[in-house]
Amino acid sequence: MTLQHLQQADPQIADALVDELQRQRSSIELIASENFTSLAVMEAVGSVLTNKYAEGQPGKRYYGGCHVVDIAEELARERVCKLFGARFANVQPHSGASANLAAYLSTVQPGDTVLGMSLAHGGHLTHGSPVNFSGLLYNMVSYGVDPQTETLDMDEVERVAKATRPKAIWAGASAYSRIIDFKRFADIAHEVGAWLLVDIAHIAGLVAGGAHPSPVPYADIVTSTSHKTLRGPRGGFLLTNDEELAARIDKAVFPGSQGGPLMHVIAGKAVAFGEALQPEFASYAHQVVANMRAMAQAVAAGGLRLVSGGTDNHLALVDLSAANITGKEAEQLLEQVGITANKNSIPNETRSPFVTSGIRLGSAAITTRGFNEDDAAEIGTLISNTVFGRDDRVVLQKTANRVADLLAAHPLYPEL
Ligand code: DSN
Repeated sequence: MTLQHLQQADPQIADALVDELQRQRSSIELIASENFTSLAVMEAVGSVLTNKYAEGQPGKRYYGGCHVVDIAEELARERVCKLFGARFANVQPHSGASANLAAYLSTVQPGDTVLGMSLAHGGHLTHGSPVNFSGLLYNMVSYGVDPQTETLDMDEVERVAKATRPKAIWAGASAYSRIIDFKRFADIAHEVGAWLLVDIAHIAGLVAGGAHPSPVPYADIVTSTSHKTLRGPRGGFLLTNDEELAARIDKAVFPGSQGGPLMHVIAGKAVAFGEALQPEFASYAHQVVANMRAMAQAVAAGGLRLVSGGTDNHLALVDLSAANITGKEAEQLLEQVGITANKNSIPNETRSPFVTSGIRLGSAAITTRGFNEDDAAEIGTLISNTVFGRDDRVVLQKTANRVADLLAAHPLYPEL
């Protein structure tokens, strides 16, 4: 990678960038919320657009000189609306959490009751954790997965909604491997008079590529990140079909919760949305799901239990109890053989979030790298071999060698 100016100006940071490229190249990336953007996205993000203040909306800014960045933001909005079949979009949130904050500010008041999926069962911090603004500002109540099936029981969601009468209901998760029934969520929300807010941060790429049903026809507001399965730069966005809500969302983002938008990142989002509109992206999204299924089946065949018994999307949650190892230990062990994943609580968890009894596996990044189902299945086998063979140096060395072979067969950013 050539970093001519940076190398001269700041060799320590230049070295960090080179080392990170090397780290990304030399491990099998299974963190379900990560992906590899195109070089085109990175060029947009590493551009002169970082120099521009553009508070407000395209055509209605608080600063002069915005006519060029307006082009980028208009394109991002148009493309994301086309991609998801939505009428209105705000592409300014710096992150998924910021997008969710804007969704709260557009629909509910501090102190109102809001229903979300429990973090311990696969929800997200911003859906009601007591340590997050959501739990601090709103009266958060939660639903979880069924203790037996470990899947969402929509009758139970309905029961909790009727008992707690929330003003808004969140659907969406960060560690849930099954299809979410957005229509049923909408029916429940309408019955209790609540807004339906759907967070598709994790599955956005699958929704865009037709590999998961879309919430856009049912939700009042859809929020997302742009950098997970959608494969864009880090950031967030919101969608709605309701004109009045769209105006409230714009105000909630700026001046409600953010200052100047990151125009270089918005340009990167426009590029990524354009990429996701190409027919190849639908093939990518379906391959992500096929790869995850193959990997999960191999992990299960190797003797580990899959939470909910399987996966329909880009991730699987693995219960490590059979190997008598914690999530923390497994994460460290897998890193030693060249596989990156994250420890994760499982439903009915008995350990702290810093230790956990599970790991979360994801297939979005390896699919971008060109891995197919056979490769994914082999990775699943390598994972179970590693955790069951953790005291066997020969097994660990063999696994590390095989990981290196798989990586060499699928080079990352060879142009850099
Ligand atoms: N940190 C993200 C994830 O890993 O799922 C959610 O914000």
